[in-house]
Amino acid sequence: MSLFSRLSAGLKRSRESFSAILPKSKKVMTEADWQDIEDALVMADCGAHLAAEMVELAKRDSRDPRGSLARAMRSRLRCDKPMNVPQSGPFVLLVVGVNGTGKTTTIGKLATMYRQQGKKVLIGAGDTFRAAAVEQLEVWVNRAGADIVKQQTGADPASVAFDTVQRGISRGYDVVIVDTAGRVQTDKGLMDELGKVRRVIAKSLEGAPHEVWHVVDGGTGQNALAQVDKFRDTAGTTGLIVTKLDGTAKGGILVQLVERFMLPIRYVGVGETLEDLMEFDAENFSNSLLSMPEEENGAL
Ligand SMILES: Nc1nc2c(ncn2[C@@H]2O[C@H](COP(=O)(O)OP(=O)(O)OP(=O)(O)O)[C@@H](O)[C@H]2O)c(=O)[nH]1
Ligand SMILES: [Mg+2]
Repeated sequence: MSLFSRLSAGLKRSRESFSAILPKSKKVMTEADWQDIEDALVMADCGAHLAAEMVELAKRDSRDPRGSLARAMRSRLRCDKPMNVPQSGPFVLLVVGVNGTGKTTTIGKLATMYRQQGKKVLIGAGDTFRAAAVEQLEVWVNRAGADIVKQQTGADPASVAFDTVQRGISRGYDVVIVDTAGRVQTDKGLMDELGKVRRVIAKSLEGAPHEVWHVVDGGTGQNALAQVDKFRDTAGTTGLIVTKLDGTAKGGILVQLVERFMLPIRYVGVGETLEDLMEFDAENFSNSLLSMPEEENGAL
């Protein structure tokens, strides 16, 4: 199964509802038709406000409701912010998020991707709470052909982050990725600890962390908004990765996240193996979510 078909399969529920109500050919739309579309957008996790706004936009070109809705969604999913890549020295990436969203797995996928590009990759085992967390990371790191910096269980994650960046600099790594333990955004102690990790990385190399990616579980629903809001304040999030889109995610939350926070979605996770990472593409995603006919014909 291709990565794209895994994404489409994951979005099945939303796709089916849009497929049923969006006319496949030109038709005169009634107010009730538009209301059905707005309801489906809300059910797909787009949020009431954004659903109404997208329908308003789509109504402007009511001869082609499917196409105009897809364009409205696509424009809200686009956030063309260039990646902050250093001129020299390692690209330092900090990965954050609540428990179990897929941070460690995603780091394995990213390490694999960067290795395939011929880059030298170093990973910092910043989740020092559980020995198992380091072991899990080590498995991915070995498979990816990257290297790891770790300390004993219970060590200060900021110290691991510092060591990792230092080694990244002294041994000439191209990419340094720091893993962190999952934490709930309402836990002040743990959020303060994350703030410290970020500050220590900033002190260890000017301009670092170059990117801070918040890994969000695509099946989370509205709570994802509160998570991204709080992590952004503490960790200085610069981009999002949405995982588990091969599962039962409804998809619309991505539109809300980009629109509300103006943060780009860099990648999406569509499975549990090291290959299951896709660069995010607003057009493909909105076409898939809205079950566009071109896409049904396999043109994408
Ligand atoms: N189906 C699917 N499962 C995923 C994806 N990404 C991660 N997972 C699974 O989600 C579970 C948690 O993944 P982890 O990478 O351990 O998540 P984490 O954020 O590091 O977790 P903590 O460190 O405990 O906070 C694992 O069972 C992964 O296999 C994805 O894109 N699709
Ligand atoms: Mg983890």
